[in-house]
Amino acid sequence: MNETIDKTAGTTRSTAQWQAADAAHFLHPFTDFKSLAQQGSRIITRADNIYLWDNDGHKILDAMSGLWCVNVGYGQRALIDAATRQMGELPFYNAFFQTATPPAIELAELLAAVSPPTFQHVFFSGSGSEGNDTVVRMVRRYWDILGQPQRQVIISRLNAYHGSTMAGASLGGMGGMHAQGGLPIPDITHIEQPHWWEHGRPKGLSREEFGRVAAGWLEDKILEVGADKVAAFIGEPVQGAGGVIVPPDSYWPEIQRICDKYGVLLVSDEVICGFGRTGHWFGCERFGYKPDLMTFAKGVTSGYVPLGGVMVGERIARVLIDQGGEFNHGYTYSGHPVACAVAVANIRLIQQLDLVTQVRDDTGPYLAAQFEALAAHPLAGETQSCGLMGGVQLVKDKAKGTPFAAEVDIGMVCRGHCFANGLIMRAVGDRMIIAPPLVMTRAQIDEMMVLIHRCLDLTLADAQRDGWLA
Ligand code: PXG
Repeated sequence: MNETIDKTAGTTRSTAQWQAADAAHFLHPFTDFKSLAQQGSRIITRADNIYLWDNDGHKILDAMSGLWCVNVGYGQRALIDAATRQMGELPFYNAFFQTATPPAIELAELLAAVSPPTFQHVFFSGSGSEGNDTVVRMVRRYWDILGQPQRQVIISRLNAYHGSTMAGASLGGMGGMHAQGGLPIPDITHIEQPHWWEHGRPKGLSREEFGRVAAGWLEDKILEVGADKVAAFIGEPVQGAGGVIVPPDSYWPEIQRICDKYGVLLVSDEVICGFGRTGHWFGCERFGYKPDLMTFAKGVTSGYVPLGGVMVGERIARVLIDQGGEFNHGYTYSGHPVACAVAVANIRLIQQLDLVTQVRDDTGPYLAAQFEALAAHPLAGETQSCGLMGGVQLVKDKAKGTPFAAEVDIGMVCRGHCFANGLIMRAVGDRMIIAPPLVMTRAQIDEMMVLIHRCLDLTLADAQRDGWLA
């Protein structure tokens, strides 16, 4: 048997049958429905550790951890057992009317223990988008309680991703999302992202100089809006969906200084960076800033079940608790017992396996070295990594940093080679990105890098053949 094909992975229907039913009934997220129906979905049926299998038994190395979430890898017994046990004992009860369930309380306690010390309270949601909706409601409520209701404006960044609900998509800085559905909602405004390749390199700024310049855009915006009207600034420590944009080290401390200067709340969206991704429990610890709120989701359960929420720092918690009265906000699944039980098992497993330290001291630096070597590839304009995520900017002319012509979708070409070679990598425009499970070993990083080099070589061959480098 071909070792990359596992016939036992198949299901009762053929791939074509699944695809036909899928096309007939399932509207996929962020998808051109018509073109997907023509192409057919890839049907994934099984997973273990860092590998997936499709319905035809092809083995695929999942360098995106599902969707930035399966931090402990697939098939972890502790999480499966926690879900099964909790399903049997108490599959659901709410947390609204003076009730609570043990898994939700236990998780709240555990989250407080693994978060920076100011975070002693948590508000649960079902996803990262809902968590960011909570952020908007909560920061505006905070300023209301303090008698400054005019502090409404939340500043975010272009090319940020904060979710797909009305508030999440408004906070996000994706033009394509704002163009659909009348977004952003009022009083959300954006500054440019700290993307050295896009903004700093053309002007000849070093990364660190550029980081300070980019943080200064926040101060400009605060002064433009009026400091007394600005409620909060929100950012991802490293922009994930935007293309793994790792800011210069000078950026976040300067952002912190500016927020402090004007009394603006600082919100860290840790949906991707939380739970070890950067080699620290939370990305803000990697970049040395102290947020007032942290949104989380994804890695809190390693994606095994949906769960999100907001860690609430003492500055805000004390006001909400001591002076706020009822906070008119919550979700049916705030503190869902099965999701919370899985999260508790997940966090304990991360602790037992010491995954955060492993990423910080071993696999993260190892990946960084591999990505530095990858920068020598003729297509690589720059490479960046942080913990276990990385990005490669594909360019036409390496020496000049010239991008490919707009009509050449080089990212999609490269992604096609990845799929064909058993590797899942994301393409964000001309940037190829990875965020593999944190259980990934050095040997598996080597295996992944062989595939990445092969796929870049195949992409280069296409570019040469079709004259895209001219
Ligand atoms: N914040 C950040 C930083 C995220 O990355 C969300 C909030 C929203 O979380 P939910 O659970 O509501 O999806 C996210 C989600 C991509 C991609 O294409 C990234 C996300 C979601 C879907 C696709 O990289 N991140």
